[in-house]
Amino acid sequence: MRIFSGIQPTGELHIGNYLGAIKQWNSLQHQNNCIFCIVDLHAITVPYDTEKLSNLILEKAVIYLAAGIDPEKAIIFVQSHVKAHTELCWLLNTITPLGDLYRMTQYKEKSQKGKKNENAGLLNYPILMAADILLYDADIVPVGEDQKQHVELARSIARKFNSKFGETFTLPKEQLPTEGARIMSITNPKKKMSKSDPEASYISLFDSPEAIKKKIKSAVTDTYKTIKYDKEKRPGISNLLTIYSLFSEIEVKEVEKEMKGKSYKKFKDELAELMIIKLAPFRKRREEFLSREVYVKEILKQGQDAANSLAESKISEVKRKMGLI
Ligand code: ATP
Ligand code: LTN
Repeated sequence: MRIFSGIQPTGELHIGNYLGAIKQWNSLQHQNNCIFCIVDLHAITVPYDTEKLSNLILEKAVIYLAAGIDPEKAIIFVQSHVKAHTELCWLLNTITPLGDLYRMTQYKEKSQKGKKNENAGLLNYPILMAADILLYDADIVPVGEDQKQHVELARSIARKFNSKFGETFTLPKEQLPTEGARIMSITNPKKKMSKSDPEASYISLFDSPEAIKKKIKSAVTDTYKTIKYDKEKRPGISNLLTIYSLFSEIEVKEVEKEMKGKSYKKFKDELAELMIIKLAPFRKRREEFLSREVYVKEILKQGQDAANSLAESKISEVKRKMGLI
């Protein structure tokens, strides 16, 4: 199977990104052809710091490696390094109905965050994402729940292209983890954990033990006393139980049993301890790769070459089908 996924370089990677996306990438890379991208062109659709972007891109590559992505098994590259992404994006623009773009949840949320944020790139964001996926004929796209709608749109664009110009693209399918597809914010458990929200609302993969303790301690729960999963009525404690379950690899039902009779404080202390232990190797490997900048740049260069050769052959096929060559 061909697998494609990506993460934006801006913002700190949080446990939602890990549990929703990267953890799946890790296991998929052993038996599939995987391509993992740092989607810098998506990141510039919202305000960002031009001075910091190139460092953030390199840092995300470090993080992919620190999180266990093996460059011997998967292609790791930066979206803007392969020109065919923007080229295909334009071509797909011409067959994508505007109505489909206006109904995307992410577009509605991001454009509402302030009228000054509303640019055409924000609206066309899912077309660029479709181009990323379709260029490589990806079968599977491992993502968190918030990106499901975008992958569905990519599939619909592929279907439309195939029927208009002849069989060209593989129809991609999203793959969500069975648990952890939507980790909620620590400070507002009715909202998804998001790296563009304030720092206290997410737990970074690289937070210090002190920061993890502090954030978990102040995590919003409820006024009930029991540690029980009920996503609708008790989103805060349910989110913490999900996180505990995913890091300990113990089913939520079992965690509930283990925690029976314990106070929220005790449960939170145990959760913080568990996360400190489980996240320690990420911190350590990140430090290691941060000191190997030349190596990381070389990985990205090799990734660029490998991705470019696949993408160039696909874009030629697309242009032929569209009558451009
Ligand atoms: P932002 O919310 O600021 O746009 P983000 O935190 O969603 O950013 P992305 O780079 O957009 O980060 O997402 C990278 C991957 O992580 C995607 O596959 C996305 O679905 C997944 N993901 C993001 N947030 C969560 C979450 N809270 N729970 C599970 N998966 C998530
Ligand atoms: N929009 C995605 C990032 C992304 C992506 C992709 C994910 C860009 N292109 C292709 C999977 C496949 C997000 O997580 N915000």
